[in-house]
Amino acid sequence: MIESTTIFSLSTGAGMAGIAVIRVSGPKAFQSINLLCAKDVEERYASLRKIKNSISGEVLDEGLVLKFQAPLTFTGEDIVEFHIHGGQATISAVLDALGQIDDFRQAEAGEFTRRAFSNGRLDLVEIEGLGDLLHAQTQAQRKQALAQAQGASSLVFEKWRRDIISILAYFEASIDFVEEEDVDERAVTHQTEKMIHLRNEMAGHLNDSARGTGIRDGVKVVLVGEPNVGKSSILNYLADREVAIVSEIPGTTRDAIEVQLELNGIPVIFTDTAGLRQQTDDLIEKEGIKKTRQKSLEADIVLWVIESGQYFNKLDVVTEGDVIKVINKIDNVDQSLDEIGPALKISVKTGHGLDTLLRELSDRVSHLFGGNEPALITRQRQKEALSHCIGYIDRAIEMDSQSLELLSEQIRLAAIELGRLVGRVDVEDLLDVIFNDFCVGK
Ligand SMILES: Nc1nc2c(ncn2[C@@H]2O[C@H](COP(=O)(O)OP(=O)(O)OP(=O)(O)O)[C@@H](O)[C@H]2O)c(=O)[nH]1
Ligand SMILES: [Mg+2]
Repeated sequence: MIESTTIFSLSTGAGMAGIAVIRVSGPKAFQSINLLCAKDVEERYASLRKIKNSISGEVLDEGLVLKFQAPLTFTGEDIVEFHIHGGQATISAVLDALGQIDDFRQAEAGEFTRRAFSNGRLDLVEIEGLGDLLHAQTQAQRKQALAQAQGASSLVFEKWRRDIISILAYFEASIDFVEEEDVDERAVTHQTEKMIHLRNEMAGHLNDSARGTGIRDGVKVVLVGEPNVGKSSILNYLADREVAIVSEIPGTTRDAIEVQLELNGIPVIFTDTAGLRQQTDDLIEKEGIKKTRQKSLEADIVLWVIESGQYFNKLDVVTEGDVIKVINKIDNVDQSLDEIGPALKISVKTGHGLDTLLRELSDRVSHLFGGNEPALITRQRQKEALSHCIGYIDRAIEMDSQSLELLSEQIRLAAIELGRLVGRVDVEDLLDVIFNDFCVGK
């Protein structure tokens, strides 16, 4: 789709800054140089130019001007960049001057990226990566988002899609050219083996998706335990400020309180919760305890806290996350705590064991969510698409070679699902390409 309008906008952040970059994209982008600058610029080289209002002739600023010719640009269209001084009046004067040009208008939110997508410069997963990169706050988030924005995930998804479609091509060809009784069972078995191999590879990455979503959304660590054991005290220590109220009255915390921190470059959301107890008439506390259970269900790691003198009986919440046992207030006892079994022994009061607690948390988070290679799957949307795709392949694997048409249909759905993942739905195009160098039975 060719856009007829040329769009422009401030691409750097709002607020006073040394430099502001205004980006122009569209079929007439280069006209902005003709109209606003006295002399043209060389492609992909920064040139210093006076920038003027083309109607009044007034010089608005002096700055660097660059142009990039389509199609190898961010949007796939001609692009111009004006690097001007970052003051508010300068920015608005240049934006006004651009707005006066015929067929030019301010870009809508995300419109440059939308054009990049329509022109095939970025696929959906790369755009998601780019969005994450702009929001990245920690180094692990940056690393993961950059890999995805640069197409690391898309490369794998596209390979899987090609593999599926080449399997589809085999079965479609068999339907078209082979009599039912002539179906080559050995060749079918070979294709089935390929499907099994593929679905296992996909499932491996799907299992690894918690790593991706954890880094993107934050790893969830939830503090759980009976009232008054020192959960809020631990949270305040971790946050290094008084986030939660601490008091000697059991049932102090009634709501879930969240603090985001960073451990080894990975964002971690700590949640302090209402202490768990059976006996309470307080409605608000009861609501709080409900929330504790909900948060525990979603937790990646549960910090199960007791205080010295108590035992780890049974964890009173359901969780699929790792559980780290912590005994607090060890300053209160002189007897040995060994009989209680393996647990971190700390005292928020004296500071004993707190560095070990932090190290254990760091290690656990890195172990679960770190790793050298960034995860392929980082969002719920990607997760769902991949698990649907696996579902279709599984159905195809179970099917009988006697019903090749039904089997093909499942494989086709699997391919469409992966296409949706990256934002491409052209199964037929790819099928044609594969058919071109494809002989039945080979
Ligand atoms: N002696 C001692 N007291 C502590 C320690 N840590 C916390 N306390 C005290 O224990 C009491 C309860 O602490 P909180 O942090 O409010 O406990 P909690 O688990 O959040 O309690 P709820 O919010 O009621 O569930 C407070 O009086 C704290 O000062 C510790 O290591 N040693
Ligand atoms: Mg508390």
